[in-house]
Amino acid sequence: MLKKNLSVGLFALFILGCITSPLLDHEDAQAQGIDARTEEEKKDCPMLFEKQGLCASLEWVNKPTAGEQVNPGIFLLRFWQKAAGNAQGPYTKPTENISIRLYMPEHGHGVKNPKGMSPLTINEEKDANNVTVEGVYRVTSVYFSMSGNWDIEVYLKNEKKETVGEFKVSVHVED
Ligand SMILES: [Cu+2]
Repeated sequence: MLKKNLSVGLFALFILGCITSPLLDHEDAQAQGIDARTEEEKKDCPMLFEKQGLCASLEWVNKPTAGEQVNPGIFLLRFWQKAAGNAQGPYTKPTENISIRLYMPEHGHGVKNPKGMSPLTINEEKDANNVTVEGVYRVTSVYFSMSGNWDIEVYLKNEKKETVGEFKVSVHVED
């Protein structure tokens, strides 16, 4: 009886493996940070959060050099619905919380600022009248501790702080 169950189980696994393998490959690629989309698709949607149907763009206001603590980096993150907007808007506020990690894959380390705190602050962008600009975020205190290739990892997290979406942008930081 046990043997029979086992073989049925293996068979089911095999079938499942066949049916879902393109999806798994795709998710594996995403998990490894490989963006398999065409250049055209990336142009329309530089950062894709597939489950949420959201796109985002990252625009430097001030790109820092390595170790810059006097004048740290600033960038804007803009989110829009893939099906209903583009890089020019209309922008949409994600329902999830946004968190960002700076990570240097070559060396396997992140950043802590000199005070040992998270190096970033993320705030909703305000217009000239101090009114919140929906779906646009100003990320400040962007500090890279050394020159080289870094990933800016943008996460969408649910209320349980579980990651439900992520996308990483590679950036080269000069000395
Ligand atoms: Cu490093």
